[in-house]
Amino acid sequence: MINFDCLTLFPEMFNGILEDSILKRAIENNLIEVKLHNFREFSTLKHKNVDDSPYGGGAGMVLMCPPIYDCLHSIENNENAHKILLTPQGRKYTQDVAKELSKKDHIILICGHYEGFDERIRSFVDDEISVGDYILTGGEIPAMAIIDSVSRLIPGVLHNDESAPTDSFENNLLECPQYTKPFDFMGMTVPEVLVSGNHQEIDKWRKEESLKRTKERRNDLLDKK
Ligand code: 4G3
Repeated sequence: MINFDCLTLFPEMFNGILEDSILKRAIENNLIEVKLHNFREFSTLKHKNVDDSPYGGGAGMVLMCPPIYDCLHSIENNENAHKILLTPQGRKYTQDVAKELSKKDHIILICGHYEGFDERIRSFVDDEISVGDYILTGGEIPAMAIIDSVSRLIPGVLHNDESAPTDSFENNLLECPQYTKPFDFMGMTVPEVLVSGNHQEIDKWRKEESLKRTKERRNDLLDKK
């Protein structure tokens, strides 16, 4: 059982992934738990503001400390949880990071918006993650990417036919080409080796094609091997 708490101004954004069949089933089977917390509810200001203009001047708004601090501290056992800030300045998210996080039992994800967080918010967390070198309007999509990719590594979340350890990145290789029926689609046929019934030859072909594809598309992965 892994417990996710998510601090967000837009909890409804998570409805999609939580109602998707695989994560929904994982929640029903008590393999994961996801709780959403709208930190706007912790604002003590008259208009429930959670951001303000930056000290020193300039454009944009900055998320302020108090609502995030109070929301974080309203979560039971927050002191023992692995607390993550989602920002473009974090360490780069990879399958290895997903594996590392799948060993935790309590993860708190903090999603920001606007131009960024008050720097002092960094002192509340253990980790800062970026899902890639691009800017989104908020940290919700990165948080969902983490919840989804970590959950599918929890034993029992995926069924046998939904595969896990043979996937791309588990061995730092891209997947080989795959085919299913029909054998002939508009004159494009399936490689003969795959219908030969010779499993030794099939395994050899798959390994070679995997390596070829990784060399062509992601030579950087071969350096990691
Ligand atoms: C803080 C994360 C939050 C500062 C968040 C923008 C992209 C990522 C935000 C900031 C985000 C990412 C919210 N965009 N690459 N937007 O993981 O500049």
